[in-house]
Amino acid sequence: MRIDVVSIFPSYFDGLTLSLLGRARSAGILELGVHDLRDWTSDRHRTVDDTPYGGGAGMVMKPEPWGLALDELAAASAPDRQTRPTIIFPSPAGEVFTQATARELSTRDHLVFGCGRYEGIDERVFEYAAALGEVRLISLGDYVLNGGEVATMAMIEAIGRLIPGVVGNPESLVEESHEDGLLEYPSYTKPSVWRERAVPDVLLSGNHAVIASWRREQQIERTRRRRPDLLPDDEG
Ligand code: ABV
Repeated sequence: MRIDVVSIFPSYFDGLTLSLLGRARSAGILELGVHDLRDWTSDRHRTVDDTPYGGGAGMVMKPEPWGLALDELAAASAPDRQTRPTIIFPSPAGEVFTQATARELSTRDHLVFGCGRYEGIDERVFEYAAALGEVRLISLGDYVLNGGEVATMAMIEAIGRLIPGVVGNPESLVEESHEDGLLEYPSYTKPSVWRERAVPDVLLSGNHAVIASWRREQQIERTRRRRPDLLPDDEG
């Protein structure tokens, strides 16, 4: 997979070169390009924003640098790749990102993330981008960030670890929260008693069938208490 990121703060993404995803990059499983939007400006001040038509608070990102950036990154996709890129704009007005979204996007050949700042990006950029690839406006949740950078980092981590070869043990992927629609069961390690707190007896029994059903009950009970919205009969 190739991932391109466009941002006015490219150094935000230095952390992606570390750890898990860093190894995937070195192994050639994941190609990552981080780009400064200002490289597609041509004025002396490298201007990326301007005042909103119709008035209102804050600044809006100008369409021209975005158009040139998307043209270049989508074109680089075309010769060696069969498909058009999936172009993702983090936005509090977008569809909510879930594990299912991460799974879906982990199968794509080329992702382009456009990180907006200020009060947003000129709306025509989203319309234009739809001619170059599939456009997705995606929100991490119902809260507002200062820009798309942190949301993009979270999405790249969630997507990247689903690409075969990125996470060492594939079983650790299927057992975790959200992969089966329930929260994870509780985990324990040695010592068996710590500060007068004992590990549940069932986990020391060696009876794998009983352990499996206990863990499933724990998953259901936790999900009911903490995240009832995830259960099928929830009205929310
Ligand atoms: C993108 N807040 S995604 C740009 N939750 C600006 C703010 C923002 C995003 C999110």
